[in-house]
Amino acid sequence: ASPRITCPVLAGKVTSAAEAATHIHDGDRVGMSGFTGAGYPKAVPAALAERAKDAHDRGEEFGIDLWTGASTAPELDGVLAEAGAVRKRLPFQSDPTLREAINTGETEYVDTHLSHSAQQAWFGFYGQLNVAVIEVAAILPNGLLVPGSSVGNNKSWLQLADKVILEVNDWHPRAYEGFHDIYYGTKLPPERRPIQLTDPLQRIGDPYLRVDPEKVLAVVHTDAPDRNLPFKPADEQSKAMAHHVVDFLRHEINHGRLPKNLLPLQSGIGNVANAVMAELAHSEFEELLAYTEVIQDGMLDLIDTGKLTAVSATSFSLSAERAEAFNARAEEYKGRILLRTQEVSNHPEAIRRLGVISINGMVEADIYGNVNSTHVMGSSIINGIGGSGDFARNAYLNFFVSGSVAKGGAISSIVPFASHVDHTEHDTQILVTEQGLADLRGLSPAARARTIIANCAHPDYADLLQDYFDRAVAQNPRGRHTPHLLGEALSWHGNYQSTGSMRP
Ligand code: 0RQ
Repeated sequence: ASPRITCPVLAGKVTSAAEAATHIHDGDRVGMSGFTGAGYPKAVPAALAERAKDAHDRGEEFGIDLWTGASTAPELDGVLAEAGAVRKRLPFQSDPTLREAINTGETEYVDTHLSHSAQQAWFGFYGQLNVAVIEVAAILPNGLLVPGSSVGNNKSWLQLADKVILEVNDWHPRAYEGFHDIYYGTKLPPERRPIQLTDPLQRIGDPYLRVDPEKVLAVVHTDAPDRNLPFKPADEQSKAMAHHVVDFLRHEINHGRLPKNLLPLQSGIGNVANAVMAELAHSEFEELLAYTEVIQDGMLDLIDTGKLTAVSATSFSLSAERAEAFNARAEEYKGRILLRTQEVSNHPEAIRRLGVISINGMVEADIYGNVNSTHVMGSSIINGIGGSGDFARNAYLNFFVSGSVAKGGAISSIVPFASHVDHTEHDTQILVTEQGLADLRGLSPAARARTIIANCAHPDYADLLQDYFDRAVAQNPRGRHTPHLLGEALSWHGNYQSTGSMRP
């Protein structure tokens, strides 16, 4: 018996991962826990991958539809993709093996906004959920579940699934009890009511996840760390971008458009977002708040230095070193960190009401400010839209950041026309590269183009972009609102595909 599994009914269901995996069948829709490499099941997916491989060896079909909160790790997406067991995947992923399966057409990928995934499952848009496999930190005597390092869609998967498998992971601090706010007030239209959240740290739900013990078929005991990838130390380029963002925020305070302690911050995944947080640590801003999705190292640093008072999120995404340090001192962070369901952390209503400042990475932007966050050369997925759309469209201010060039200068991140659009020119406000910052608020498309080219484009590409824009204006006497040369608009991407460089 484990001190982490104290409910007699559920303790009686403890079994091996291999045994638990026998409850999952070919064609099942399976909702697993996991968000940005945190809180995903560590044992059942590998056992399931073995089941799939055995079936394939016997010449039988075996594949599942896999739903999560967001990206997971090699022990989940990796092993299942490797086994050829993922037929359909939603809503966000970042695993190299799975990405390959998606890009070769083997796996179908449904790239939904993270705030939409649970509600669309509730609406019935994806079909019935057969099994939920959810990692938790502990099971209490009364059967309530102490969540772990992420919440994601766990509440919904536990409620919607016919059958439930729980993994109880001793690696998570037992002190996680009290870190979570699980909102059980969601209803379907037309029964929906306002979400009464007016402060990032406000509690509107319960500290625990609930599960119907009758549905629980197996409980698996594990002791294994989250994925916890290292961050690159901030390089000169990300420091420059972070500097532009912080300078701009200062400018907004001086013009009376932001309070001195800013507004709640959202920072996306990746190294640049992490570097912006590091830059804020050296700034004069005090008493900051965050209403975000993931807590990366940079945000914990802000809490440690006292700059950030508190943060609401749905998950951690820490380096291994930082995760171990956090786990050892978890108790000290209680009351300053609240993990919510992704429906609430990314809810348009809450984001708009709180006036969130959102900062996310991008792949490319075009001269009018359409932003591509997901695709290389219009066709190959990188990760997915994640929460960037939830935040950007509803934020008080949104920033999109990227180096001005990629692949050693062969690719310009500012292009005549984006090869895929995740955030339209109607949504995007501020673009940032190491070259500078383009404030697009209140500008017409043509004025946006001039600003983006002058401030954000790399010097190697700025004249080429200006030339494109000037000729588009000259050749469209009645199309000067958003002038384009349609035959040429995607020629930079074509050049890259045929010559390995976007340059003509
Ligand atoms: O590829 O590693 O093979 O060289 O794209 O680029 O510069 O390391 O940037 O780590 O900040 O990620 C948009 C992917 C940026 C991320 C994206 C290549 C580049 C490199 C990564 P290599 P960097 P970052 C909340 C917010 C969507 C989800 C989101 C992302 C790789 O920010 O996934 O925002 N965003 N969620 O070489 C071709 C270009 C390129 C390019 C860069 N123009 N063309 N390749 N690359 N620019 C969190 C969640 O939702 C969970």
